[in-house]
Amino acid sequence: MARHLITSAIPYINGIKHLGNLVGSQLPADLYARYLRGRGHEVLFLCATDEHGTPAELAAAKAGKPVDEYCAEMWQVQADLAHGFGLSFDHYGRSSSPQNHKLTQHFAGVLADNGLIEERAETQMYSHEDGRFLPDRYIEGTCPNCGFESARGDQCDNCTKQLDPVDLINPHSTISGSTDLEMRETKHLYLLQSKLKDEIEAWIDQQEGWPVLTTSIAKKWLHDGDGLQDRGITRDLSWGVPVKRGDEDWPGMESKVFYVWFDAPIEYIACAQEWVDAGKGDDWARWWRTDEGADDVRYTQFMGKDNVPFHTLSFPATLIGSGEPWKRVDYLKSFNYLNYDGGQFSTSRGRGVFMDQALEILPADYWRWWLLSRAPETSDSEFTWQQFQTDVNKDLADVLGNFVSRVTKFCRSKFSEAVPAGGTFGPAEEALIEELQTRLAAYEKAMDAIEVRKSATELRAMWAAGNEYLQAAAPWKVFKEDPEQAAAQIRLALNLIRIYAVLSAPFIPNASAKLLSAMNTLDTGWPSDIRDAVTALPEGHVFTVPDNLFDKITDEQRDTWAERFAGTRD
Ligand code: B3M
Ligand code: ZN
Repeated sequence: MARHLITSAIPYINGIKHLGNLVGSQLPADLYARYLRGRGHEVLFLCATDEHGTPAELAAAKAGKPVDEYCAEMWQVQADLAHGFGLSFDHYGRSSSPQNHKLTQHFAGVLADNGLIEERAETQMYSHEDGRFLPDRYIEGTCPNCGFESARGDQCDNCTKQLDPVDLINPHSTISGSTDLEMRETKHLYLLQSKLKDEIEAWIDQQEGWPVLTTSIAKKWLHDGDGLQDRGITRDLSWGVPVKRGDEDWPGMESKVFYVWFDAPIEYIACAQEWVDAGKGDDWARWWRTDEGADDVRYTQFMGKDNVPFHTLSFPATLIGSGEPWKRVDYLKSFNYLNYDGGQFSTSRGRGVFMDQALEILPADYWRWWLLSRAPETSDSEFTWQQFQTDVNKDLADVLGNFVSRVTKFCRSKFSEAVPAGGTFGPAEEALIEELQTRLAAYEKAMDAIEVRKSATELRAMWAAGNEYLQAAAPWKVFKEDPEQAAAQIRLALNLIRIYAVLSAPFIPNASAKLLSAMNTLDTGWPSDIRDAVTALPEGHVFTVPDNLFDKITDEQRDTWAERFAGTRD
């Protein structure tokens, strides 16, 4: 038994996430957490909302709410959706928590003490009317390149040219509309990552078996151009973690907050403290401090590929630079993108299916199964309604659902709602047991390696093996000549339902719970030895026939949904 710390990239607070976001971190992290718990390991699985930065401020302004109120509301919305999708976080925290404020300020303090933070002067757009410096997204003007009138300070959305606020023609504040702007000198803090380059690189080189997607991104940032850059870690915003050096004020930094990407990963640690402070755990340090037992922990992070540089370089720079014994990630699983029906998911255009809408139209397990079995692992993948319908109907309804329904209904009609006695296992049963044993090993191997699609393939193959056995054994025919033999076949098949429920729980936890309850058992023991496991439900054990597990998706539903989610959300 080992101890596993698992974190998922923490979703931005500004709005409901789409299915591409979900499958890029939270969902596969949940799959792994559930699997490890199922195997009897101790797991701490953490996620939170990422609440700081301009996007949060802008979204709150758009909603006409104070930013703290907006974040509190959106946290609840996201927490409810996470729950709806069966994401089994031990704690769902908030990067705006007091714990994260304190810890972020602590890290800044020790990094400064270690000579790794420098104040640098730069000029930035100041708005007299707003009485503040304006970050890039708070300035708009006419693009000098294409003439587009609402180009942002950092980029023109029309011609995609990267801009500097000073390039804009007629720049104005997006807060007040004021054009009374001037370039003023201001100071910002920089984390001297360049000083840590060798240590970070040595640490990355030590990692064995990291996915190529992960290491290639890290190496690129270490070596491309001038190599690892120092990074500005403060911003002129009011919402965020106030810049302090530990508990002390930082002269000249009074109206600034830390950059969202500085405090967001620190929330992984703060979240464990929140978990303890919420009374759910009693010791966060044994998960996070290597001087307090975290050396025994295996720490796995899940994220989309765009987050990899922050997790392989920036956050490690914070931890390494602190000189303190913090646990670092052991394995980093990153994902490509899921596209939507011939294009991209788009939050701004409401293109694709968002988490709330998904749960409105179908139960979570349908989505979980499809998204995971088609996870964008080695390359981008694509959601199409046709593929979704085909996969769900085949895998869940025709293979798993059908097996359960045939077996339980046949037993009820020919025997009773109890595991029938009589007969013995013959060569066909022995062959199935052996096949399942081999496939189970492959399933465990894929899950241990967090090969998500492969795990789904192996699981599906185990369901299919049961179906094929049933088809060939044909207890409904055998029953007429040899009811004892049919009883043995059905006894095996009923036990397979429990086995499937346990093995499938990481993918489809709700269906799995339904199966266990129908089989009237609390035995969620991992079926390591299939030969033993096929007798777990003994002769005479009472069960009930479950309701239909999965409904098929009709052509009409498919077409209606395809149209509904093509763009512009309400
Ligand atoms: N919120 C970006 C994202 O959701 C960011 C992740 C932070 S992980 C510390 O893709
Ligand atoms: Zn332009």
